[in-house]
Amino acid sequence: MSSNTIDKAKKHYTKTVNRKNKPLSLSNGIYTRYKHPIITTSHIPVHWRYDLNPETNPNALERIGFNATFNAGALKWKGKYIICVRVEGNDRKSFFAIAESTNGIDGFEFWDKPCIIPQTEEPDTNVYDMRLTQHEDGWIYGIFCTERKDPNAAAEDTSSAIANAGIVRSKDLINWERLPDLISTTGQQRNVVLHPEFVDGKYAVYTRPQDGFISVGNGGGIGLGFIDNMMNPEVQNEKIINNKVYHTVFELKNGLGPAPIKTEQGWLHLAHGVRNTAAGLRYTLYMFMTDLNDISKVTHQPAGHFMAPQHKERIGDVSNVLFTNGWIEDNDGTIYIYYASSDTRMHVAVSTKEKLVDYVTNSPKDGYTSASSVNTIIKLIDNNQGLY
Ligand code: M1P
Repeated sequence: MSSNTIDKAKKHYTKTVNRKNKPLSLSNGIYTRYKHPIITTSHIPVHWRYDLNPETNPNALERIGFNATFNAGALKWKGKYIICVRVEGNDRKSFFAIAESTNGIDGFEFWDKPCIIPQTEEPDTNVYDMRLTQHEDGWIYGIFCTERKDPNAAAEDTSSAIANAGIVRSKDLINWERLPDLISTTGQQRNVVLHPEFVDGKYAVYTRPQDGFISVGNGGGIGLGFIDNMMNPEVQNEKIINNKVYHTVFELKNGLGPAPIKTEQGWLHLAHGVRNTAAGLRYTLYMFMTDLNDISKVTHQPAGHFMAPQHKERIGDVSNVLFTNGWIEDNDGTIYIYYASSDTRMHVAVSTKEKLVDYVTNSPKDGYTSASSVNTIIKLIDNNQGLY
């Protein structure tokens, strides 16, 4: 009777990881979503959840529960599609675990054990949202958010936290070396991403300074700064390159997603923007491009969101959220966009470098008013005269 529970869990796991994914037929031409999420809590291995020894678990009870699998960094590694997933336990603690697939769209399975992240002198209370960057210095860097209780919070305030960027690096994705946390003078940091190339001999990092833990306050915007030595990661000359703007999808705050992809036309960036609504915050994804010779210069930015939560994606632990911190460019120009919905599960959408460059460089820019949006639509309709 009791081992039946574990047998059922094993069957459910096997069925989940073997489920084939398929592209949705309806697409905007820019990217194609896939029918099934690629990672959910059903992908958590049974041996992470159950004590499989009948002597110590005679009732076959689940000993450790998992709440969500989301916000994954991504990398093509030794021919496999690797995602570094933010796994959240029922205890609310997030940690990182690597899952791999042979085709990037289904068959994702977690490696045997979660990642072991060494601690600094000041232990992390919670870690999340790792961006993986294969840097030209030969290391794979993981930059993630580390959260600790605010030491200056009043005694009765048990929720205020301080966010900063934790940094690890590895050559095999198994052994991680912890470097000092980011040293920044512009406040708390989340959504910090390492640029894959040196810029004038320095490391370049995209930042997101904020005044408080949730609210960016007077800070915010996507920043860019430079680091001489990753063993002493002090950010210098930080300046905002992509600011939040009134009445846009990134009115309240924004943050870079994965490390940018290099194209002949410029660096392709994928980011999230946040706006306020009567139902709470709404997170959508948007894109922009920066200059190859001056990575602080935004050369193109289409109006509005690139992807927004749809259908079942709209519901989850934190509803109305799409978030991304991983994408993979394949040798043939295919781009796998890994995104999470509502802080609950991971999905993939597939595009190509050519289509994304076309989208970013040829879609209309934001005119910031309803009248200018109407002008843009009228222009397209007029150009289409005789064609519809
Ligand atoms: O809950 C939505 C997202 O909120 C945060 O993003 P940001 O720093 O831009 O506010 C992050 O905690 C992220 O993990 C989360 O998905």
